[in-house]
Amino acid sequence: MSENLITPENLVYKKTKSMTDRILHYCPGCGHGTAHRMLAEAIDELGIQGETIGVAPVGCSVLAYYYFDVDMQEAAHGRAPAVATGIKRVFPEKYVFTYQGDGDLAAIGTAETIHACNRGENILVVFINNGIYGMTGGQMAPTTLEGMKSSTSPRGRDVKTMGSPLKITEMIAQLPGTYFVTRQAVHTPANVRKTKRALKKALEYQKLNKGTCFVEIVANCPSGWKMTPVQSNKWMEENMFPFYPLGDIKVPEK
Ligand SMILES: Cc1ncc(C[n+]2csc(CCOP(=O)(O)OP(=O)(O)O)c2C)c(N)n1
Ligand code: SF4
Repeated sequence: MSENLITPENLVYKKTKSMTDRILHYCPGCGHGTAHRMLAEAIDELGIQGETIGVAPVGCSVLAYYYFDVDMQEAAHGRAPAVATGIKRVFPEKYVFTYQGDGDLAAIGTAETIHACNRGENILVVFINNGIYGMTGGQMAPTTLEGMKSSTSPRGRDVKTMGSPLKITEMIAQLPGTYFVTRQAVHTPANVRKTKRALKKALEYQKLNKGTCFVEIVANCPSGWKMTPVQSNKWMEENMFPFYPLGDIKVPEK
């Protein structure tokens, strides 16, 4: 037998069941791939692959419907929470999630996000905050930090004319319809594990029918930020986390 052959005995890491064999199109070092993997692992560990329906956004993760091996629906830009609302109401026994970038969720989709959370739709919203519109060429997003350069704020975001970065996660945590709201990251092994725990909890809570669970994942966009993956992770720690601190924002009352 060849030494290189993978056997159940020597296998240490394998593809998670809830992801397909499609090769991810993300740029090297991009946070989307790890976020996908954690969500898929959470689904697998809960054994709910056949009962899960995801809604894909418009943005770099538009092709999420190719990557998650669960039932998937594509939504128009920003409309994922409205689409997920319809799906969950028709199939209340299913686990329904949206997966959205900050342009999708906090710009064009602000109304859908706020109203779905305010109605307390019993869905999981996964929010990837990389502070920029990655897919369309690195334009400024509502989440772009003060002073941060983007293709539409080449001298840095000036809050006098462009407004302050929007902490939409803190905003929606104020709404009585939200049940569990947390902010995580996926740039270190410890953060990856915490993110998976948060996603798992959020999916489990769906069975309680207590309202919307919202998991923000602060992520890097090496291409949009014009940095190497390593530089972008360092930059994220030094600049994104002070403004978007990691941790739970709203936890269910005991
Ligand atoms: C109605 C509509 N308006 C604008 C666009 C162009 N558009 C596509 S993706 C995108 C923003 C994506 O940024 P984000 O949601 O932050 O996701 P990322 O690409 O960073 O993951 C925009 C403005 C569109 N596809 N449809
Ligand atoms: S542009 Fe940014 S968000 Fe999009 S795949 Fe590349 S690194 Fe990821």
